[in-house]
Amino acid sequence: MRTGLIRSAVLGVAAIALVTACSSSGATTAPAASTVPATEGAPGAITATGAWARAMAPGATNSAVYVTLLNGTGTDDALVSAAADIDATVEIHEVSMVSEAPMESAGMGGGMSSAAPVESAGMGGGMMGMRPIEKLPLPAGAAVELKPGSYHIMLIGVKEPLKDGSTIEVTLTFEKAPPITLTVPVKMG
Ligand SMILES: [Cu+2]
Repeated sequence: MRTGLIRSAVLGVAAIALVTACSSSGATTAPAASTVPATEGAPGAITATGAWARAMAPGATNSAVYVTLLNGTGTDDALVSAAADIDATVEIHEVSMVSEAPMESAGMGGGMSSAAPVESAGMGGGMMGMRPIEKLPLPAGAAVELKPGSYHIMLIGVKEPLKDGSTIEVTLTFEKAPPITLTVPVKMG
């Protein structure tokens, strides 16, 4: 009886010591089953913040969704597709500088040039072009920003122009993590 008491007391002290050790040293390498409060969403998940879709002028047919994706899973992942609850084609796009090549539209390769219209905006000397990508890598622990002039979720052939103040539902599908559905506010760019 007496030894039992002592033993549990010792165990208790050991447990407290363990907890203390963990909480004081585990700042950077997060333990798997920790109680560290997450700033956004659940730990061990991909979280999306600041999502918005660009409001469209009457007659416009394209828009885009922007969002910051934080991969908190501890494993490299990737955004592989996106869908929206509107009548439109949804693609993941990247934007890159098109160097000198002026307007030689379907010239080279010719393979996938019909996929999406390339929207050009003269910024400085170069031209900005965008194109669909298979997937957007989301390295473990990193935040990837989809924003104007960079990666975005392209909405092509939108039947009903997105109006400022409304919302759309966007579902993001990842290579490994479970899909997430966002309620995305529509705003003026
Ligand atoms: Cu685009």
